[in-house]
Amino acid sequence: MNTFFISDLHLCNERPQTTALFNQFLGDIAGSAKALYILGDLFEYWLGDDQLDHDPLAQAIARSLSAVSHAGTRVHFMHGNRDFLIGERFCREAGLNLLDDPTSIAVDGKSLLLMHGDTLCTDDVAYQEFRHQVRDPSWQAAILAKPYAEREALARTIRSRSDVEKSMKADAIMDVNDGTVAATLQTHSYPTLIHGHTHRPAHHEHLVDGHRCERWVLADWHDTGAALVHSPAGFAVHTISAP
Ligand code: LP5
Ligand code: MN
Repeated sequence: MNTFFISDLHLCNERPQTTALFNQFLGDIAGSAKALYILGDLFEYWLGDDQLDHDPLAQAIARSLSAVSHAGTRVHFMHGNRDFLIGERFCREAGLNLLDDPTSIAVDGKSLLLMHGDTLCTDDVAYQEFRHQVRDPSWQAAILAKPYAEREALARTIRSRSDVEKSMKADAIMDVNDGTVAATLQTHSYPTLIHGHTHRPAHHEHLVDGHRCERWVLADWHDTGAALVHSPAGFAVHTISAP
């Protein structure tokens, strides 16, 4: 049975074609795949689980995901930098198993390390400082206590600040740091690393302490989708296009 890995769908009301591709993909794999791992940035942004009460898209995605786990495919989710406020309620309603970042798993005897990928971008110091702040539980509790509309406005401010700052950052700064990748592979006993975030889909090889480690970078979704699939025959990239 196959295991699927996806990330960076950035689902939102402005891109209904991506939501349609996602629903098509879920319909194709439901019940026939062993597991689906969503490695962050499923949503363009997540303001807290009360988004389920305000955003019909959030409710619809929860229903589609829940149908997949009811069909017998276990669905796992890891936070990304856009949807780190997804909490217990959304996971329960969508039937998701929430994973830590990083998480180690074994698939068909192979050791895999799963990450969103943002923590590997250690040259992006401004982002890492921002991340440190927004992942702080007391910051999150204070934010979640604010009215939904206020959080929406604040998220818009952060998004535009982020876009301005990104336009001034060199491309290389926004990619993973090779030393951080090597140290991560070493700490986790030289697994195959799977992550997203950078929107630079690729299959890399890293030689670390004499161990040849693979690193799969997942693609972001727009007018087509992409999933990394592991079968007993190995890894393959599966493209999802509109019919
Ligand atoms: O996602 P992407 O690729 O565009 O950019 C990321 C980094 N940016 C971010 C910020 C997110 O886009 C914002 C997500 C908002 C939605 C969640 C809202 C939840 C909060 C609820 C309401 C408060 O992650 C970007 C990286 C890039 O990846 C590549 O790795 O470079 O990092 C930045 O640009 C960060 C800036 O360098 C520094 C942050 C400035 C924001 C300051 C905000 C001021 C308001 C204070 C509130 C905390
Ligand atoms: Mn991301």
